[in-house]
This record gives sequence, C-alpha cells and structure tokens, in this order.
Amino acid sequence: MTTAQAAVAALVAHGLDTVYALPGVHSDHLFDALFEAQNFKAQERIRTVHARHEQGAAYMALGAALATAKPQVYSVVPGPGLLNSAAALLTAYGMNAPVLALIGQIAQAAIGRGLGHLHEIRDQAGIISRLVDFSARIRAPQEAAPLVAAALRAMGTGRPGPAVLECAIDVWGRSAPVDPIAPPAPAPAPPIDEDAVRDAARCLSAAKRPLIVAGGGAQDAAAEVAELSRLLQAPVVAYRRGRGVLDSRDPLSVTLPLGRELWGEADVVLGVGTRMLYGLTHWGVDEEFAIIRVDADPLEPERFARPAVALIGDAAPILRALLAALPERRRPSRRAELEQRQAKMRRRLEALAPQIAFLEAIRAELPEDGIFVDEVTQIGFAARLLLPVFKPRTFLSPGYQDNLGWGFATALGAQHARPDVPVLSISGDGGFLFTSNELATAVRHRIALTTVVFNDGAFGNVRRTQEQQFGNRLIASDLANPDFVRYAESFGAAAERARDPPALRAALERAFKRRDVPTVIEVPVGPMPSPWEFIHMPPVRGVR
Ligand SMILES: Cc1ncc(C[n+]2csc(CCOP(=O)(O)OP(=O)(O)O)c2C)c(N)n1
Ligand SMILES: [Mg+2]
Repeated sequence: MTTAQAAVAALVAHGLDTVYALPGVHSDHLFDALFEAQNFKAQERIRTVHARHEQGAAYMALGAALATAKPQVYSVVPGPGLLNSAAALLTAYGMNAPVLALIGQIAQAAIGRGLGHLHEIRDQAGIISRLVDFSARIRAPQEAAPLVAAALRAMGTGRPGPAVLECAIDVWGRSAPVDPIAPPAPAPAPPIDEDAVRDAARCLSAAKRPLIVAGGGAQDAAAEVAELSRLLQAPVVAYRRGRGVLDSRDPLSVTLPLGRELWGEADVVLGVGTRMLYGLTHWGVDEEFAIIRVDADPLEPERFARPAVALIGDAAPILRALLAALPERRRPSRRAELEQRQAKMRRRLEALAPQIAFLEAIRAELPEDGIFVDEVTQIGFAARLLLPVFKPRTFLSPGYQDNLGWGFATALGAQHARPDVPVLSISGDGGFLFTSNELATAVRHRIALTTVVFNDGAFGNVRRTQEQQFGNRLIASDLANPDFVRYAESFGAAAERARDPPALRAALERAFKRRDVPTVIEVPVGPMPSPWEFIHMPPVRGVR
C-alpha cells in the first residue's frame, strides 16, 4: 500500500465517510487514494467534498463534527493552506471539537532547510504543535494507519479536540507492505472516582438552592442533566455552547440574565462540561457557595477557583453515577417560581424587540430537530439569550473565540453531514462575506443549506460602539455590499429578499422545502438595540 492508501484505509476502519478538502501537488497521491475510495463498497465509501478556500474545508469539517458528535477530517496543502484553515482549527480547539487535519509538507529531506520550496513555512510542525494537543508527521507507509488511529484516539479521549497529521510530498506515494488495518477496539471506559461522586452527592443533596451550569461538554449528557435538574429542582443555565441541553420549554431552563440572578442565590453550583467563564469571572465567587465541576480535562476545574469537588471524565456516565448516589428525595417544585421569574426577565428582554421578532419567525419555521448555526451578529447575540432550543446539538455557536465569519461554512458542513434535518445559518452582512464564496461549494455538492443574511450595511456591532462610546467617530465600520439576491443567484442558489419577520417566515417555509439547492434570504435591517447589558453584567457575589 502507499502511505496515502493506508491513511485512507485507516479513516474507513474508523468509520469516517467524508474528507472536506482542497487539493494541491503536496497531496496528489492522497487525492488519488480518495478517488479509489469513492468506489469502495457502500459501508466503506469515502466522499471527498472540495471547498473553494481552505477555511471553508476546515469549517465544514468543524460543522460536521458538531452536528454529528463524530470525528471529521479535512485535508489541505502546507504553508498557506494550513494557515488559511487555521482560524477554523483554532475554533475547533476552543470548542473541543474532534477535527482531524491532514496537512501536506515539502519533501521530507528538505524540511527545515529553508530552501524556498513551494508552500514551505518555517517550522510547520512547531506551529501546528501550538494549535492542537496532538500532532505528528507520517514518515512511512507503515506509520500511516497507526498514526491516524493514534490521532483519532487522542481526539476522543480526555478532553476532546482537534489533531493534525502532516505528511511530506514524497511520502504520500511511497509504497510498502503494511500491517492489516483493523477497526479500533472500543476504548475502555475511564474509572469514575466513587469517593468524589459520594462527596458531590452529599453536597448536592444538602443544597438548598442548587444551580447547574451546562456547557458544550454537556451536549451528550442531556438526559442526565434533565434528570438531575428534576430531582434537585435545580435550574440549568446555558449560554452559547450549552443551549439545548435542557429543553427551553422547561421553566428550569434559563439563559444568562436570569442565570446570573440564580448564581447570586445559589449555595451549590454544579458545572457540567463548561469553563463557567461568565459565572466565575463576571458574576463572582465567595465563601458562601460550593462549586462542583464535571469536566473531561483534569486541569480545567482548577483554573480559576478551586472547586469543592472535581469529577473528571465524560459527563454522561459521571452524572449517571451521581444520580445513583443521590437519595430520592422529593423537593418542593420550583416551576411556578421560575415561570414567574422567566416572564419578568422576558419583559426586560423586550428591549431587544426587533431581534425577537425575527427569532420568532425563525423558531416558527425551523423544526424542533432543525439545527441553528449562530454568528457574531445582532440576531446571533439575541439568539443566545432568547431563541428557544429544544434538543442537544441543534444550536451551534462558536464559543469563546466568537470569530466573525465562522457561521456560513460551518453550517454548510453541518447540513452536509445531516441532510435529514434542515440547517439554518444566520449571518450579518459583515460575517457572511468571510466565506460566502462557499456558495459555489453548496451548489457543486448540492447542499440544501438555508442562510439568512441580516444586512445593515455595517459591521453593526462595531458601529454601535463607535456611536455610543466614541462620540460617533465612525471608522472602518461601514460596508459596501453586493446585491445579495443577485449575488447568490449568480452561483445557482435560490435567493429572495424578506423585508420583515412575516416575510422571513414565508421565505423560510419555501427554503426548507428545497432539496439539492442552497437558499439565501437577505433581510435588510436598520441598527438594532444593544444586547450587551444582558451579556456583560456586573457581579452578584464576592462584592462587599
Ligand atoms: C474574526 C473576527 N474578526 C473581527 C471580529 C470583531 N467583530 C465582532 S462583531 C463585528 C461586526 C459584525 O458585522 P456583521 O456580521 O455585519 O453583523 P452586525 O453586527 O452588523 O449584525 C466585528 C468586526 C470578530 N469577532 N471576529
Ligand atoms: Mg452588519
């Protein structure tokens, strides 16, 4: 086998079925192996989806990983190809998303010599090693399958995250006998610290006002979080990555502003798969409450404030152990209290009425299991606080990177990997043009993604700050835009303009019926009220 064939066989053995990619001379042999893999028998087939820019390929892999909870792979050339994909890799790292990057390299013997080979970059391996936790170079055909297996194992054990494998231009095509490539043995479940579980159970059952904070690491423990919430009558706070863990229709499911009030009242806080950045750094800590952390990463719970108990491992089995250790004690229901407080908070949030009207139109059309892909735009900021989310992994938000322009290509990957449900991407006019060239990819690969572009002719968020905090000294925030409808149509996408929420709703209904063709809906909007008073809020603890 060639190195490339062995790498592809290893991807097949691990159940991967798509490579998001942008080819080049450094990976010609890899793509030739992928050509063969298109015709493998059904269960073993690998599709290659080529994008128009490396960031598109990498964001697509990220979106596919987030939507499926499975590892996904992308492949690009070295140097500029790697750097073009790096913002997506950074975001995958911040989101603990299992994305494997296969990156080309110059000829093995020339690496590090500075001769100026095509796409050469100084210390590519060193750059990569700063971006991800696991990286390696494949140096021979026999190394390909074991390194793919090691990378995928690293991506899924402990704290999940991306990994990178490099391979030199003259190694992909090299041929040698290789060991048989077998599917991976199931990884043994890591042991659960029973003493810590007992401590956590004792602390939680004694709590008068327990609170749960859910993050991205709780997405695959939704049933367990819901059961804990019910048993403890503990509200569940979620913001960007934890939305959908507890169904928004449950009155105990809350977002940031009410979460902050509850943080101020809690005597025990249980963080599940979350850095708890907002709570720990904005809302404050003091001696009056105990923190329990469930986290895949042993370093995470200690970063800011030492927790009373840290439970290290996958959230679902740990929460099941915790549930088993908790006495079945009926607590008085907090339903009525929380319904009332939600209604009161909702009246304050009416300050965001223009955003709410559009979110209501979206929610009315997007089915319960449809996937909403967030962006760094006014409707996105409001969605994090106000869009009802019903199921895990149906609200994809870029986490702490909050990098403008991630949304469209990420949504494209999500829709490609989940053709069975509608995916809705929202963008501002600013963010959309970061990757809107991938409309060509959507058309070429018949990905029926629906995209709404809220067009205010500005980097609106920046402009509002300049207006309100810098005496209206506007700079670098106005945008000259294409006609988004004609622009989308020129790619072969379906497109229309919707001028208000009812028109958006009708356009979405049409869009979700389309198969095989992407839709872009442009919504012209004016400036929107600031969401920031509901996001960056003053502390409620530790202030005297
Ligand atoms: C990669 C990256 N670059 C820059 C920013 C800073 N930034 C945050 S919001 C924003 C403007 C967004 O404009 P648009 O997408 O049109 O959304 P709007 O605020 O107008 O709704 C900018 C430039 C960022 N968050 N990420
Ligand atoms: Mg804008």
